[in-house]
Amino acid sequence: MMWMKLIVLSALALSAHAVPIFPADNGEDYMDFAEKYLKHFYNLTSTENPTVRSRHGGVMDKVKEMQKFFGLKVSGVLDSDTLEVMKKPRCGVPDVEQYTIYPGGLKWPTNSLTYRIENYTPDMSNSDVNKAIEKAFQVWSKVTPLKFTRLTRGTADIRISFGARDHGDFYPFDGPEGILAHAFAPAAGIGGDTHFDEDETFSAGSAGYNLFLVAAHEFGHALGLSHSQDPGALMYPIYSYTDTSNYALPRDDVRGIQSLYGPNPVTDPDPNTPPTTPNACDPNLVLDAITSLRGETMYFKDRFFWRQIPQNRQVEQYSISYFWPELPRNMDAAYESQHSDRVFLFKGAEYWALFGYDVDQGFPQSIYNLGFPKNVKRIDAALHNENTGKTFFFVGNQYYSYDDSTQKMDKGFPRSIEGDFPGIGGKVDAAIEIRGNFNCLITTTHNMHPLS
Ligand SMILES: [Ca+2]
Ligand SMILES: [Ca+2]
Ligand SMILES: [Ca+2]
Ligand SMILES: [Zn+2]
Ligand SMILES: [Zn+2]
Repeated sequence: MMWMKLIVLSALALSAHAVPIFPADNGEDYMDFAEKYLKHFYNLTSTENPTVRSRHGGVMDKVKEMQKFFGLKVSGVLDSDTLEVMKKPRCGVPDVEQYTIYPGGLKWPTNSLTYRIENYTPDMSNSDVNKAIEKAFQVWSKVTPLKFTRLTRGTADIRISFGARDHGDFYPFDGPEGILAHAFAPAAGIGGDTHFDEDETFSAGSAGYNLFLVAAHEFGHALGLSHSQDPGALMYPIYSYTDTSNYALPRDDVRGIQSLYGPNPVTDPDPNTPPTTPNACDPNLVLDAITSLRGETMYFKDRFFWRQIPQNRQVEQYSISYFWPELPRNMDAAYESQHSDRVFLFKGAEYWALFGYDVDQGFPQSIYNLGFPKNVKRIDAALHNENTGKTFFFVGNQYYSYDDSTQKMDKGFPRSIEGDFPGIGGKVDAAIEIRGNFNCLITTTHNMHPLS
C-alpha cells in the first residue's frame, strides 16, 4: 500500500508559490482530499495504477482540467491556490460533462413541469422553505416559457428533498461543508430531482447557506444546465452569497437556459438587462478600486475582483462575497499599509480592514473617525506611501493627506488634485489605472507623486 501512496504523492507534488490563505482545517490528508475532489468533480478514475494514470484521466491532467475551469494558473501542480478553491463550499454536480450523475436527457419535452417538496429542513420554517423554492423556480420561469406547478401529493417531475449522508441515491452527501446540494438532469424518475445536504444550515438570509440561492442553482441542473466558468453566473459551481431581494439572473445563465427553452413569450424582455460579469479585456473598463495585498494585486469592479499573483500572467476573477461575504459590492477605494499589514477598503462613509484575507473585528468604522469633514460622503480613491506613512484620499477634485504616525489628517488639506497632480485630470477613479487586455497585463501606473 505504501508505495502506491508514494506514487500518488509524487504526482501531486506541492508547490508553494502563494501564501496559503486557508490552512487545512481538519486532519484529513490534503492528497486524499484532492483525490476525492478530482474523482467526484472531474471524473478521476483511478490513482492506483500508474500506467492507466499516465495514459488518460491522470491526476496531473485532472488537476489541470480543474485549474482551467476555475481560471487558475494551469500547472497540473496541486498548489495552495488550487487547494483553496477545492475547499470552498459548492454544488455536488461534477464540473465535467457526461459524468454518471446525469442519467441522460438534456431538456424536458414539455414546458409545464411539476415539483413537490417531499420533506422539510428543521433549519427554517416550512413557509420560508416554500417561498425560497417558489422564488428559485421563478428565476428560471421569468426568462423562459417554463411553468412550474407545486404538487402536495403524487409524483412530481422535480422532487425536492433534504437528506444527510446516504439518502437513497448513489451519491451520498459528505457531512457539513463541502457539497451543499445536487440535482439530476431532466429525465423520468430521478431526473430533475434535487437534494439538499441536511448537514448544512440553510436560511432565508445570509447565515449558513441561503436556500433560495442554492435551490436556484440546482434547478438550473434540473432543467438541463451544466456548470459555468463565469464567476458571476448562478451556474458557477461554488456558493457565494449575494443579496437576494432584487435577484436578477445573470446574462450567462439567461443565455444558457434560453438556448434550451427559448425566451419567455409573454413578458416583455426584462427592462433591466441581465447582470454581466465585468470583463478584464474590456477596453472601457473603469475600476472601482485597486490595492496590493501581501504582494498580490487586487482590482475591484462591481461585485467582483481580480487577483493577480506576481508569478502568474493570468488574473483570477472572483466575486467579492466569495472571499468576504460581509463586504459590500461597488467598492470606492482601497489601499494597503505594509507597516500594519492591513488592507483598507472604503465604501460610502464606512471602511473595513483586512488582515490577509480576514476582515478585522470591529469594522466597518466611520470614515469621520479618520478626520474627514461631514460633507465628504465617499472617497474616490486612496493611495498609501509606505516611506512617508501618508495616505492620500481623493475626493472629487480635491485630496486629503492622512498621517499614520499622528493618526490625523495633515494640516493644509484638502488641496486641489489638478494643482498637485497635473495630467491626472480632475478626478481619480482608482489609484492605479488599468488599460487594455488583462491577459497582457498592460498596467498604466500614473505618476502619483505631487510636485513639490
Ligand atoms: Ca424526477
Ligand atoms: Ca456537505
Ligand atoms: Ca440542516
Ligand atoms: Zn451545480
Ligand atoms: Zn441525492
